[in-house]
Amino acid sequence: MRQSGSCSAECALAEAGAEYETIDVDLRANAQLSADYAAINPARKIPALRLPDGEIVTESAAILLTIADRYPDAGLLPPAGSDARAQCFRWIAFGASEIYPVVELADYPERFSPAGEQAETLRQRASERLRDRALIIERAIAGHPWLLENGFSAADLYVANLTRWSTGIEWRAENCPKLEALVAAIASRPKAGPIWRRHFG
Ligand SMILES: N[C@@H](CCC(=O)N[C@@H](CS)C(=O)NCC(=O)O)C(=O)O
Repeated sequence: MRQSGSCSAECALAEAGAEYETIDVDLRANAQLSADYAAINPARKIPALRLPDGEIVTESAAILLTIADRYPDAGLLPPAGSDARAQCFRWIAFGASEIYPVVELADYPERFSPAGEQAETLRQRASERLRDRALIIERAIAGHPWLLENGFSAADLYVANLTRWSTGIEWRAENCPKLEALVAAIASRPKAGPIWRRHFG
């Protein structure tokens, strides 16, 4: 689905030159909650990747790392054993543990609190937390324009995708100029660019 967490996985597949097909899961219709989809991902979330032998991989960070692992020439990870690779893992883990879970609080606060005023407060606080997390990324950007000093990696795709939600276009333009330059650079890449633009314009 457009503007979802599938974007980073699709961008990575495009960078890798992998052959793949997508199946749309309409979150607006809560298609991810269906029994059919639960058979694919029991957590009822997208994305999910089906490998050529039929094996399913869920969790966006694991999907990215699986693609990077299977297509080493795509340059999605810095060299094995390097400090840059450690930083790449660091920021992918940060996205998976410090950002993505908060997105559920912002998007579905009523899963965590009674509906109404409390849920609205929760949504607002989760959005503030997501902005705080975007600022951590902003300050960590060490390259030009990439997150890692040495150049593009899967971590760029991941943090770009995860910071799109609940932070606000105007807020990001004002507060996260480096992050927005990184996003513009992804949108201009020959392989991942078309995918990014289809998701986020
Ligand atoms: N831990 C999961 C989180 C995935 C996630 O929250 N996906 C969102 C879409 S961006 C989703 O499916 N939300 C629907 C829901 O929570 O019902 C991952 O990293 O893949």
